[in-house]
Amino acid sequence: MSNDFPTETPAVVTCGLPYANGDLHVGHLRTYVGGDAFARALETLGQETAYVSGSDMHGTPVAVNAEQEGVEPEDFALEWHDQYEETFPKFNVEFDNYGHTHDETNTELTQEIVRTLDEEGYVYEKEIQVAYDPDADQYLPDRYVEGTCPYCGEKARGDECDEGCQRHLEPGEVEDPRSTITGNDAEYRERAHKFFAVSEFADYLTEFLDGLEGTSNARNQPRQWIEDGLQDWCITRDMDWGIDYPGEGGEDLVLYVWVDAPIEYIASTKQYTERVGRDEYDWEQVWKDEGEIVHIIGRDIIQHHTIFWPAMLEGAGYNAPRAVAATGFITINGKGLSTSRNRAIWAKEYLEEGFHPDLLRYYLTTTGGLQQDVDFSWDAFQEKVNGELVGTVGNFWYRSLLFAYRNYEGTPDTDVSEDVQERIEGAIGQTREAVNDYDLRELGRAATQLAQFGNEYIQRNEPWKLTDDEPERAAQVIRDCVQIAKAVGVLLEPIAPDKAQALWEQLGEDGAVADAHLEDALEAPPRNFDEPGELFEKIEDDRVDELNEKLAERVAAASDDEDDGADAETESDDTAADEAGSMADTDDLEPLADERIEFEDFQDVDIRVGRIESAEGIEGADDLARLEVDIGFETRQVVAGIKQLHDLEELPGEKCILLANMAKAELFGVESNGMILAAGEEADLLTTHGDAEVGEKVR
Ligand code: B3M
Ligand code: ZN
Repeated sequence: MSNDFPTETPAVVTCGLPYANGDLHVGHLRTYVGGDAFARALETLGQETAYVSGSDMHGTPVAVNAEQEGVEPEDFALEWHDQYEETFPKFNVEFDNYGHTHDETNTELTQEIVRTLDEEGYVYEKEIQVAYDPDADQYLPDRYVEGTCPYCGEKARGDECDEGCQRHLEPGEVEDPRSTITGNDAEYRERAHKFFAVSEFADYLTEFLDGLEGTSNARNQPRQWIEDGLQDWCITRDMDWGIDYPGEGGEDLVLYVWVDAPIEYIASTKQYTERVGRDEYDWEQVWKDEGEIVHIIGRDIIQHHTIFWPAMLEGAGYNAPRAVAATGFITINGKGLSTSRNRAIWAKEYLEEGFHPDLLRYYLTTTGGLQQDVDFSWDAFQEKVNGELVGTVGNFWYRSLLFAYRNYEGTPDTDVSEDVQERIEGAIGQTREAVNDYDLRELGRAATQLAQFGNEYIQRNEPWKLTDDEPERAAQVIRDCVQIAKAVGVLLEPIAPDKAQALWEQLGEDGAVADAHLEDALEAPPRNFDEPGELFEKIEDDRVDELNEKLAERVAAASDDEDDGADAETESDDTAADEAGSMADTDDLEPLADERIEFEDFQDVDIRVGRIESAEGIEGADDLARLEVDIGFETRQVVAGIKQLHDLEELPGEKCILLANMAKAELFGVESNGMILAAGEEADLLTTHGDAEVGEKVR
């Protein structure tokens, strides 16, 4: 693209706001660590960047949980807010500003923006059906009501189909409503609410999505929603807790939490400017004049960030986001992360186990990048740490610096060879490209591959054999290695900032590696440095066994007292994947095949990892959908009988497994060039849970 980072104009990187209602876990961290790594990486490119977020204090996710604890929502939310503020830095997640939605800055800005939208004619009042609990004598907004999703038939909350198709639901939409306060059936009552005319922005949003950068899932899903027809958006709720509706006729209403939550992105940036001064960073330039707005979010909130939010920004005269990067799901040992089942890795727990934060940062960013699903297991964590950080990076750093220290008391006094200079320049280019592609895995790869090159270089040249007979040659090799070591540090800083800083200090460099730019990777380190130490430590097998046991015990204990229902759900991360562990009754299963095949027979079958790019129904065919599947080499059109069984809009971005050498067929006039694999009556689509790349062969 023409306007690559670094740009002349400042950037702001934001992360979706955590609801201030429960402990942070690895599912949260992958987003905040990802955002932090991305913001740091932008800075190494020389991009002026602010990294901001804040706690989401309002709405029923906070109110319901506070009520369960018998405390006021404000006290409840502030307590969690304080905890988050303390926890993020422990993972080296360093926001330039971390605010919260209940503070004055956000309250004022939210009311101002809503007033503007109203003045511009985008807000109107309408009588709608709102769920009501006659026993509790109150309206039931959002999480106060549960029922059935009208789109997919799954159990749903008042404002989101959290266990099914993940759609946002409008008040009155959920079917068979039940009150979560009394458990009684709720009734629908007519009530006047305020609406934001999102439907007027359909053309604007279509164009906006065409230019939007970030991850592909954040563009594809909303395109479909727009095609299906946009509904206007109810922006008020019958609650006390929240920001008061600022206009006329809404005196007893508060704003829907999803109105004031994203506005905190702006408010938080504003607070940053108030702290450092306009000369240092100008929030208005970014948000109103010219700036690069990058949102990093969970993929369950794409609709809010690519439909409602840009429409609000446009309507109120603010800039449009440049990019939306939506992170994938997190699984633990291949099963859905579940806070109520205690199948989670908690932030606190990770730190208490004594692991360095940079290890988890490295695992999360290089396993899942910004878009891919991440499976966390202690085994995979061990493998990555021992293999890549200890084995490749740490090993290279230590052996080259130790050799340099012992033989030259630091950096040998000569210039870097041309070949090595070029190799480092290549890694810098790779990093630049990764940042512009929003590809954190590639960002990590640029650093580790360079370290790998360093290991091979030192091995190939065997400087220990040269010191006596060819001292100049030995000095050259070590000079090169020291430069590679420094470059790996600069490149790795966004992902592993502490470890990179430790290396920086070992090299005798002053200041902070976090302030270094990519080009500094080519600058000579100081002539002298002290004896280096090892920066990474191997994780032993028995440690992993112990951690696995602890996790298993915890999950078992939680399922024993599942009926207690004491654990308040903190996130919409309890997905249907939770149920995936259940087994079918063998009576219902197709009998196993008796006849055996040879391995060679299986090798004839070319099965590949794919990523669904688009999915749409085929006219006239009740069950069939036309999919476009990226399999690395090419994009295949396939026809699959999944139309009734899947929400097609949810599929783009999903990984799938494709039988690539299936004979071509034509169905309803559409050519099918491959077959995607699925299991069971519901056509449960097969996928991968680790980092298998698109195009890789299944064996
Ligand atoms: N507080 C959390 C979520 O739904 C929600 C994000 C707000 S971002 C403006 O993931
Ligand atoms: Zn649904």
